[in-house]
Amino acid sequence: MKTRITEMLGIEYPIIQGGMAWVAEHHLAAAVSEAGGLGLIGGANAPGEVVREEIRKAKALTKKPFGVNVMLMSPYADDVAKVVVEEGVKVVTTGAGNPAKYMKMWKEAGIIVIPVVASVALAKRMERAGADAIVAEGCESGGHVGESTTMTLVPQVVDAVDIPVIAAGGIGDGRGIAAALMLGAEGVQMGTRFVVTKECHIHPAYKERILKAKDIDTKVTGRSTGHPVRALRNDMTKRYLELEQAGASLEELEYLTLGALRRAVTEGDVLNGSVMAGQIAGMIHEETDCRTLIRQLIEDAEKRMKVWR
Ligand code: TUI
Repeated sequence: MKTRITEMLGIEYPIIQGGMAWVAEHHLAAAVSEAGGLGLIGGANAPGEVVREEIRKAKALTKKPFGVNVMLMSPYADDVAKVVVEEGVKVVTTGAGNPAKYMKMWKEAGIIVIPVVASVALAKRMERAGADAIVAEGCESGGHVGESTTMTLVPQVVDAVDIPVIAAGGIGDGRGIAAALMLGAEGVQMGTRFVVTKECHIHPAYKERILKAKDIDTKVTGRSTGHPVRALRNDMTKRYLELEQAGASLEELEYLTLGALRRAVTEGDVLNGSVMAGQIAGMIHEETDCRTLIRQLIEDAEKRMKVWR
């Protein structure tokens, strides 16, 4: 399954692991890269030095390329943007904003830059700014979401840019990978599916919630604040949506989510924490190791594509 993405990144399979905040740390990133995909460390809202340590720990676990996701809403985004250059990181993805101000620095350092976008407009702007590829992320994904679905966004981004496009949002198995390639994508980014893997070192209660989730178990909070976030429904999303409907202030709403993701991921507070996950949570039924998962994904995608040839 060779595409411009596998060639550009020097990886075996066109599968990228999402740079999930608080979840995507060095064990997961190294395991995905070792298994032939591209692993990512999630910069989240961690200080630059914390991200530097994560990068060094990943380097100790794999000689294969891996990347770092720079979360642009983080107060430390400027620091993390410099750390990836200093540490010689090969690939950077970005999320939740426009990375234009870092592009020159990253390109001069020889970094492959892949912004995650949720609209055609930002995809075009990023191509003009020198991006090497684009992740087009539909709103089926977990975490911070845009408006368009993957089915509608991916082909429109593919038509709008010449650089390769990676599809994200709602992809959880070989069928999803095959479908993404049919839409014109040359790779996929998967987040939620990699949360339920042996090498993902988070609180087991978080994984249990994903394993128990059904198709309609995610909710999007924060549409009114301009920061919509998809997570599994629980006491937190219920209270948030009630307050949001009642016209609560931004302060009240932010108080509810402050540190909520960290609480769910590290402490296993899946009732009042934010259990960010995508709509494919309902199709995850077992925990696997990354190598077995990636092999199954590729075998299944190839089998399904042969049927159509
Ligand atoms: O970034 C993500 N997903 C994320 S970031 C995150 S951490 C967080 N935690 C709590 C609240 C908010 C964030 C959890 N999940 N995906 C990539 C993505 N980027 N999706 C949508 C966007 C996006 C949205 C608006 C990118 C740019 C944008 O506007 C920028 C502009 O200037 O047009």
